Amino acid sequence: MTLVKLKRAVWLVLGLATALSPASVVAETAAELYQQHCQACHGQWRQGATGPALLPESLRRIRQADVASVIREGRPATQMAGFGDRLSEAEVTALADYLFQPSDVELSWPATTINAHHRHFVDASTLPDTPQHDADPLNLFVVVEAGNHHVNIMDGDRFEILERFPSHYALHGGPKFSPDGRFVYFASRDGWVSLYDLYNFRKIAETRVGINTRNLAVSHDGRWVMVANYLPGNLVVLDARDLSLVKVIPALAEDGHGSRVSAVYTAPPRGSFVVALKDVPEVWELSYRDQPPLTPRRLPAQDLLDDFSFTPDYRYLLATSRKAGGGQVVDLDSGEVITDIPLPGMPHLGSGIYWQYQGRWVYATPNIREGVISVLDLETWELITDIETLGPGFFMRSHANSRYAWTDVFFGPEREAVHLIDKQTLTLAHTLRPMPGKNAAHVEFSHDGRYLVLSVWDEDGALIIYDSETLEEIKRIPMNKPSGKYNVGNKIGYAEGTSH
Ligand code: DHE
Repeated sequence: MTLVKLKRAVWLVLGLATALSPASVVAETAAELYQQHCQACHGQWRQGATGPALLPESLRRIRQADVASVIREGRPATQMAGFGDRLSEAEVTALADYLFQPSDVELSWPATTINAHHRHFVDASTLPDTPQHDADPLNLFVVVEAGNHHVNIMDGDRFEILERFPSHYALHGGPKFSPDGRFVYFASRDGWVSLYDLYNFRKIAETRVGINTRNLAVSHDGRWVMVANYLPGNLVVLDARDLSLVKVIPALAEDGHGSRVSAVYTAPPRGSFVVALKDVPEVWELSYRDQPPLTPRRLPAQDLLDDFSFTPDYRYLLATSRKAGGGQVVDLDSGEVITDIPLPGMPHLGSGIYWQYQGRWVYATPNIREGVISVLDLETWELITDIETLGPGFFMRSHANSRYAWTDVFFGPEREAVHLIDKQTLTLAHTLRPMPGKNAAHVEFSHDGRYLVLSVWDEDGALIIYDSETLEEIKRIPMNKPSGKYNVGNKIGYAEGTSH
């Protein structure tokens, strides 16, 4: 008899089963149910194993009711079977509730664990160093298909899928590329980092660097990968050739307080990684010019920062805190906060883009709380205008050769719509509804800017390819929740209008 059944029997013998609700009985045993049914795939401490991590940090974006239905019915086309035939409804509810409770042990992920997860499938230097396909290597698109955790490699001239492979569960953030565009690096929310060869369509290496990861950056000289983690709060430095571990750098503030790391980006002209800490007001810069990026230069911030971007020359960092509203500008040369920036709602600076407007750089950011695109002057730091949209949005994209900046209204009631902002009048020029009733989302341009690819974020979604000038639809490729798409040439050129 299992421990759970034994407990139930004891309750019954004592005649308490009728006095206490079934829910309170199963709540007591949810941890045991977890150990009995889930830990083999999801790890003893819910840290993830062959299945994803099941901690509040990992489940934040999923509703508890949806978690209960996955426990009950399983997930199609995955190894997650349904447990509805073995668990009562009260047990399913209690188990789902348990997964949203913080871990009762302190979870760690030391260097030994990272090394134990490292797999080097093939030495890339033994593979051909020219593209083994006939597509333009600088006009490939890497497309994340979130609905079934796959990656597609698409020819950006013919818009044909050349290769498709499974990814780790829940890739998030933009994949990053080696300077020549041969290699692409992915991070998953569960801390998996993968290295893939776009010349040979081969997976080179993978490792798991933490339990809950934010994003990764690749040094512009192609030597280092830096990963930002929430759990444990640290930075992990990897050798970009094979993902072997170089160093774990705990995110400890000057005063010794630990922090989660909001994000890391590469600042090419500075030869450094720039990092913001989420729980202590510090920005870090880690130079990789002469050595691995190991020692942070600490810049005090005036708030806790969890979203940021840069001016085109990477001299200034524009940052916002989800708590305080508005934002601030940090001069990365002097290390001083030079001004506040007047931004409404919750600007999503990481998705913002810049372009030339009346002879100067402006920066536009979507807003995940208000239906507005804020446009800032990057010389005076003044807000030029707030462009009203149909709802809060997530992503923005443009291209130097496009007259429009595209933005979604991801969080609004009319999420089927996508706006095209005229970059010279700063007004809405067009509103398209690519697939009525379905969520229009992320956009990416071809290398020359002539075409763009839009994601319709739905199980029965699609990639839709448009002519960026005439707005004529060129092609539709069915896909299951296509998420971000990344054009190799745009990404390695840190092109105007794309994410960095
Ligand atoms: Fe993202 C990029 C943070 C929720 C899809 N998102 C990023 C980046 C950050 C970030 C810091 C830039 C990383 C990079 O490219 O190196 N995202 C956050 C959040 O804080 C937030 C709001 C809450 C969270 O739970 O993390 C959040 N993001 C989401 C989603 O719910 C999305 C829509 C679905 C998902 O995959 O989880 C989502 N985020 C994306 C995508 C990018 C991204 C597709 C890359 C955009 C690009 O063009 O580069």
